Amino acid sequence: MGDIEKKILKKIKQYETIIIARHIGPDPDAICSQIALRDAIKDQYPKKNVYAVGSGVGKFRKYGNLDKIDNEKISNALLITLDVPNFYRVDGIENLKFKEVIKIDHHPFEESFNGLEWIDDSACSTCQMVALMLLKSNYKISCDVASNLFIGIVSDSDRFLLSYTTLNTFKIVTSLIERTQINFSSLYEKLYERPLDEIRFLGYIATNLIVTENGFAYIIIDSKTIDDYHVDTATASNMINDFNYIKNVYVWTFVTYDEKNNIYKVNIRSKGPVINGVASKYHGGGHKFASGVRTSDYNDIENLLKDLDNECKNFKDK
Ligand SMILES: [Mn+2]
Repeated sequence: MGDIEKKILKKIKQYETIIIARHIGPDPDAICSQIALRDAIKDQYPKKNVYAVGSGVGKFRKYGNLDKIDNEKISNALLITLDVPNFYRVDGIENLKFKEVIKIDHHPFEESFNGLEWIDDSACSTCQMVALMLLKSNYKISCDVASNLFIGIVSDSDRFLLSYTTLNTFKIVTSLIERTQINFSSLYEKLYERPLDEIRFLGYIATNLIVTENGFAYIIIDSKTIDDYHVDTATASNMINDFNYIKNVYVWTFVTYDEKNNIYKVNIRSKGPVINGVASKYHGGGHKFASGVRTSDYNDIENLLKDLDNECKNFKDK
């Protein structure tokens, strides 16, 4: 086992109270890594107080329950953050007095949290990292824990399609299945079943996607459309991975407008041009081929779309 995993397990052993948090607007990797790590620690150390915090999302309740705690009453806690590179995006830790923080993340490094940091941007998911650490430890791994880790890995790697799926991903998944005998094919339904409204909305996006001559595809989705289809902004932006394999499209972007908070959420994916540079120009960030931006300024959106179209042109002309 790597040094850093050992150090993390040692810290976990030391603390009586452990708070496990992840990013705001969680996805299955964030939620499942959080719940899996909490449950694994509780199985190993039944007397410890281990809490998975942050706002819940109705459709993810099937992966397990989050804990409601009074942060002001917590003291001397170990905080573990999962799947989040910037501290301001950690959800559910307002007024929490923690003694130490450990960061486990697979996003490129953005800022130090001033504690132990395990960052592996070659890992396809945070669940892959947590799975690796647990597999190499002396922890028992329950079927529930293994199922959640599997779901996070499958979800973040988009069923092993995305480029950061590696030999390691498959090795870790194989070990998880060997060790726990989870019925992994039955988990797909849990992960991929969705309401008819969402499928109809997918049809709306497919019909209204704008594609430039440079191979840049985008759509701006307003609040009314989201309401009309009975979906939410997060659902809309997560659909971006359903458009991975469009011939002659190099970069594709969904802009969803959240009227209540007056914010444009931009999701960007690429098959070639590196896009996180453009995203950071607008105070966003992410991976080379998967980035995001949030802004309340519509001018930013217009400029961002122009820049991305340009990236496609340069890529095409190369
Ligand atoms: Mn992730």
